[in-house]
Amino acid sequence: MDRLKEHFASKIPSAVAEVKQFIAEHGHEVVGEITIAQLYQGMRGMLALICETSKLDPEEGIRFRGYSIPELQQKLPVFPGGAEPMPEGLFYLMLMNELPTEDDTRRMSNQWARRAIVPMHVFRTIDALPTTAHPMTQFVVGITASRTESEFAKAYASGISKNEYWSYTYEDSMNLIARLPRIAAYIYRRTYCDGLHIEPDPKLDWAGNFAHMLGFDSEEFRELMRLYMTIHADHEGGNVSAHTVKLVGSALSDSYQSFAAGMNGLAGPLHGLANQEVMVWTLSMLEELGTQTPSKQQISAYCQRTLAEGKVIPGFGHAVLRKTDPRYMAQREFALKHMPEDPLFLVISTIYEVVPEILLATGKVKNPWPNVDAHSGQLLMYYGLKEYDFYTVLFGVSRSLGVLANLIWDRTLAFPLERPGSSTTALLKKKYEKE
Ligand code: HAX
Repeated sequence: MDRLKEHFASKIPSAVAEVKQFIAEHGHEVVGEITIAQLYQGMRGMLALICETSKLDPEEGIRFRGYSIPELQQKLPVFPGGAEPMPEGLFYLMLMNELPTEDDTRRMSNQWARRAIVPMHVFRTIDALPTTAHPMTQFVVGITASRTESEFAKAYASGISKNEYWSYTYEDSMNLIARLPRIAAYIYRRTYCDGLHIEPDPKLDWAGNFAHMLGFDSEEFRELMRLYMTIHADHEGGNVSAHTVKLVGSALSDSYQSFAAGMNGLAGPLHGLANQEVMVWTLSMLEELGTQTPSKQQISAYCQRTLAEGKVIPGFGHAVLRKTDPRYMAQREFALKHMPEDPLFLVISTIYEVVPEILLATGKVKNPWPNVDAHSGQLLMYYGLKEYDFYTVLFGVSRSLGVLANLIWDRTLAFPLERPGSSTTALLKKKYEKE
């Protein structure tokens, strides 16, 4: 067993005992009420899941194992010469529930580099799709094709004890995380760069190497990838991608199957695809207005038209957050540091000034503030990664860190099959209209 896995294994007995004791002592306590409206309205605010890796506060934003993004920017190790946190360190924190040292982070990098070999048939399977297939479709196909390598599936077929599930889920999750940048870069290069692929650079870290394989070799872009991969990694358990991975995993589907399912959820325009939609919306606006420097009035009129057409303004609003997303702010600060005069950044900034007031005035939008997706496209565009229908794949690579750390914990804590109850409108009416 490698040292990281050994370290994780050493945490299992006390974590399992803690949860068992907690359920035994407090299992009967009531954590909330469920209203009929919640059943019809996406279960908003319904406490229904355990997610060990992060918690989202509506006012303050995400905390990973208790640490906010600005805190992690101070506390997580950086790549030599860099300033942004390394996603390896965040994964270590989410998995082990302790801050990593530089050594721990390097060990994680090395583990992933060692596990990163993608079997040839995965590339061939992706190649069977036309390059016009959406990159998220290619990504899901690549993940699913990788499932031939599942250690969990093989072990389960050969008959293993429940106590060993975590170990094989750990192997699958580590292997999958290690391979995703290669799969994603392959999709990018076949779709937009005439299939001219770039070999990995073993000297680089996970995110830096991903940037390199995509074809972007400036140190600044690598730093952006480290930040990007860190801040998109997890957003507690109830968002569509995280919950899907957890739900599908609860059937003892392996990490590949569970993650592929989650990525189909991330590919929806109200979730991860919003980062693509923001660019579609913003660039259409600039084209239609015939200017790269629109005024507040022009943006405002364009927003009103979007709303009048019955569409959403992408990049704004959130099901849980009620303030500007700290992930938006982290990206804004990156822009202020590296490209404060970029014309598109100035447009994004003006949109930020204009949109909340307009959404508030509708009287129905609960959170008029920007979310993570309102900013990421501008940063990528600045460095030349302009193919915005690829952006959700970047999000997906990052999201693997949180959801797979969670899946390992779900199998460690022996969480059972998810199976909530459902009702029909007729039954509810019969019960509640009588009273
Ligand atoms: N533009 C226009 N209308 C919006 C809006 C926006 N940005 N955000 C919310 N609304 C509307 C809703 O569509 C809803 O309208 P109806 O009552 O007519 O159906 C109303 O305001 C109330 O919605 P809400 O309670 O404030 O928001 P929800 O929890 O239902 O939905 C969403 C949250 C994120 C889906 C929503 O804000 C939205 O559609 N935003 C735009 C898409 C987007 O940016 N998605 C990414 C979210 C972050 C994420 O997951 N990233 O991956």
